[in-house]
Amino acid sequence: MNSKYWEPEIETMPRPQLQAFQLERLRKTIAIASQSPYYQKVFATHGITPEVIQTIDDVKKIPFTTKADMRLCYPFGMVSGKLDEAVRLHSSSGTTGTPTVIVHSQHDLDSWANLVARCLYMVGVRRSDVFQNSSGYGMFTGGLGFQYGAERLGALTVPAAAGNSKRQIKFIQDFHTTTLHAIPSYAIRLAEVFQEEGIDPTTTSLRTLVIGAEPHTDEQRKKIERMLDVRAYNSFGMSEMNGPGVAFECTEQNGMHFWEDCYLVEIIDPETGQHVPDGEIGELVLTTLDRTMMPLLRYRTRDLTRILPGSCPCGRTHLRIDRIKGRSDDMFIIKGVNIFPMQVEKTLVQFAELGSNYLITLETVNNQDEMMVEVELSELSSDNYIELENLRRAITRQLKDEILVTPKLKLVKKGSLPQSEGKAVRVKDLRDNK
Ligand code: DLL
Repeated sequence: MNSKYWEPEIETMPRPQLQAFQLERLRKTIAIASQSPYYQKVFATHGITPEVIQTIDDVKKIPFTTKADMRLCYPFGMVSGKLDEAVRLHSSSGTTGTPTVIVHSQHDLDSWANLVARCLYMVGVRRSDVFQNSSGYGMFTGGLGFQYGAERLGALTVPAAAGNSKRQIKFIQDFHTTTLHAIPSYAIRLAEVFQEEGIDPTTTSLRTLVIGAEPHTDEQRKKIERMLDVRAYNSFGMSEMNGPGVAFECTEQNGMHFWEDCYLVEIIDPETGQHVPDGEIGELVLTTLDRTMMPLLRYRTRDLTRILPGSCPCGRTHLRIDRIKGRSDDMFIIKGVNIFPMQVEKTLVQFAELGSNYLITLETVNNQDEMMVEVELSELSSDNYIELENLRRAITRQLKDEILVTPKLKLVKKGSLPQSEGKAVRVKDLRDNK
């Protein structure tokens, strides 16, 4: 295959045709979903049938599905297909309550693998590449999701799994890995371990990094690109929508193309539930259009983003979303001000004297909310007390400009904050009345 597209016809489909295709798939999805105990009831209450959906805009007639609804249906209340045709189940960790479950048919897994292959192909990964996956395997969809996608593309796939950085580095060197999938916080950690091992991380065979699964800034991406001398592409997905392969940057690195043949995208005001005008930030709401075992309709993701205006020079017609600003449930309010962890990260990453690991702790002190930011120093920092104190003041000032609240700032030694193997934990909320 010489094309720059994995599926040229689908990826460059003129929008009116793409929308007609979506409408047809939406109706089919409603017919399938009406077989599930959950949607059967919802559809009966709201009079939803495939015929009610005459245009894509009619999707608004269907009520939202929330994570709470999924929990109430645990484990199989939202399954539409016959369970004996189900071949895989993924579940969320359930650390904050009853886990949620997604069940897949073979068709669903094939469609998912194809989407991940489409993403990887889009950023130049080919059969001749060696793709190493440093994701956790098991229930986390970054493992098997990328495994089957990279195999579908035909790359030599190395299921290295999470952690053990020295072994990751050995694999990269021995197998001449060209493409690595990593969570952004881990990509930076890995570059540091290269340095600790006395290996220049810019001299490896790595050319492409796929980073996603957690929010990160463009500055953090640039840092990863510099440290490893690679191009790093943002990859978005979630278990409820299969996992990775939902939206992905092309080589323009300007927003993530959403695969609209398989997902219907809406952006709503999280308070009112109404659509926001194109280009405005709101909550992403998604409908699966190619799932047979367990379709989800108008799923409220809690992720905040916006649709980018204009067309993409890459020629793909599928809409692009901006990088995720945060989750509406990540946001915390302190002294009446709404703050996203990403705003803190955006400020910290501007100081070369700082490493990339940080932790925000919220506490109640004398009945008042207090915010503390602990951040690790980098090897570029001085150990002179006065210089460190000046640095601390400069960062505090800049944080105040960004978040409008003055946090307590603690500069700590490199390696002293907890390093998570999976997604980074950035906020610890210990307040009495959260
Ligand atoms: O994180 C699936 C995935 C695996 C995506 C590997 C990309 C790569 P969950 O564990 O269900 O699934 O977490 C989904 O992670 O709702 C977002 O809040 C966040 N997230 C995922 N990708 C990005 C990204 C996987 N590129 C939740 N930028 C989502 C920001 C992201 N946040």
